[in-house]
Amino acid sequence: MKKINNDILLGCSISANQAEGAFDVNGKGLSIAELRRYNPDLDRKDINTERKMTKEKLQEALEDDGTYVYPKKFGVDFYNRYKEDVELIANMKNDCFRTSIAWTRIFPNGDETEPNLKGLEFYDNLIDELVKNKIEPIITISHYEMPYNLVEKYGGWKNPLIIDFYLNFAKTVLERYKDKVKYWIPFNEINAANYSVWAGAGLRDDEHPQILGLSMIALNNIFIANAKTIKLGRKINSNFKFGSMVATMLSYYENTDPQLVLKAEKDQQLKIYSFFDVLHRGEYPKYTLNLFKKFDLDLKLSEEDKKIMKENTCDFVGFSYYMSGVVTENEGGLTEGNLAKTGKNKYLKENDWGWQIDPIGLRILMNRLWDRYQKPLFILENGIGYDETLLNNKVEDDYRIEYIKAHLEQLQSAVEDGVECIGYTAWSLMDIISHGTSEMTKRYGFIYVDQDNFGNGTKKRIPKKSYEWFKKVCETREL
Ligand code: P53
Repeated sequence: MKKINNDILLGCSISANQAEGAFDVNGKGLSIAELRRYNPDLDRKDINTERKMTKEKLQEALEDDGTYVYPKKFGVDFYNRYKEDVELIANMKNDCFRTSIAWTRIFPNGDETEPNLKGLEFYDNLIDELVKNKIEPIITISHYEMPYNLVEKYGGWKNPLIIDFYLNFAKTVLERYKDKVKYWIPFNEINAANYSVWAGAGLRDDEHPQILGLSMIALNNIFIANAKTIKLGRKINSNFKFGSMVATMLSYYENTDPQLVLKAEKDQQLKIYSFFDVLHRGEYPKYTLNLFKKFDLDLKLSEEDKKIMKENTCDFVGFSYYMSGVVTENEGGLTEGNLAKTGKNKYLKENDWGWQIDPIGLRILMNRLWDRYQKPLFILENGIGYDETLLNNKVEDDYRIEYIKAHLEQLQSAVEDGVECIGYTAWSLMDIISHGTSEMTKRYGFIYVDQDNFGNGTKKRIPKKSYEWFKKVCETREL
């Protein structure tokens, strides 16, 4: 039986926009997440159509009067139940807990100069509650939740003016929680700016025929904001630890044809390394610069910004890992999966959403990232979505136990390979609104939440079988 090293932080992860709800309380402004609808006719594997934001969809969303079509307005009521939820975390004996701060609670429109104190109060209370219970808070500053006003008025992250608005927000929270929070992640899944342009960059998918080009411009601004946040943060508290956060889509080659191997290597450069390289080496790799050229884009990076990027890289390599894919010539067929269509891997099983389960992939990836950056890793998200129902007031989620156990075993193996690892936060603490599909029935939690896709239910929290299992792991370190 494997044991997880004692010094690896274990805990769970959520985000503000998927859990809190209370979208119009205490001066909160509208965020871009709240404009993503739930579609009951949803094709579970066609997440890539679902996540696209168009002019029509946006118009419809803006006319919404608060009915339950836009589930991220309501979340799972974490805003009102945070005390009970923190108690559940404490009872699960977790070392840490990762969540984000809703930008729109603090700067409702994003361009104010002074923060909304009522909004800060919620995080004062939440963080105090965590600290009181000896749970290390891991804070994502921006998790797909930018104020909609910044999109409408300024065009989202493609506009460099957003950098200063973001910095104002970041500074407010870094200063306020400087003695309580050590681990900060400036941007969730920073690569979302390229593959999920609405969530990651506040861009509409139909606003430009070459949306990838536009998103590169946005991403450049996000990278600058990331580096400037670290620079600022180090002045506020030199003990802060800043993390990168990239959604890692590990890809294998389908066969040994060197052409395909090369294609897969290029795929990994573009999907993984191009982001981590900027965040950890402080400069763009050549192949990203080539992309700027290909799109005929003017990379607006002043000498001063270049210097700031070079001097302010992240302290730890943070990432989410859910599945792996295959670069294919379409021999084995495709699975819609998530970030993009990917080849099916005959050695792996997938869940109902086409996500291929691959614990060994985590070990492979951890070794690669350690070899390349030589900085400690933090697995910030890892978990599995299932459509679950209560049976006799219980959820016997053995498949989740199996999934998390297998990944933790591989994590520990990677550590034995020589990889340094700070922690692991499972996605997610409780069932929350799915990011990609805005449904409730894609459940990831150790805790069941009594709520359906239309917002019906008591919202009662019911620990699943996996909750007791993970508690034991945290207590004994035994898998
Ligand atoms: P949902 C793609 C691939 C891996 C992780 O996702 C991803 C995405 C984006 O869809 O997102 C992260 O709920 C994200 C969370 C999200 C979680 O993975 O679409 O940081 O907000 O909920 C799971 O199944």
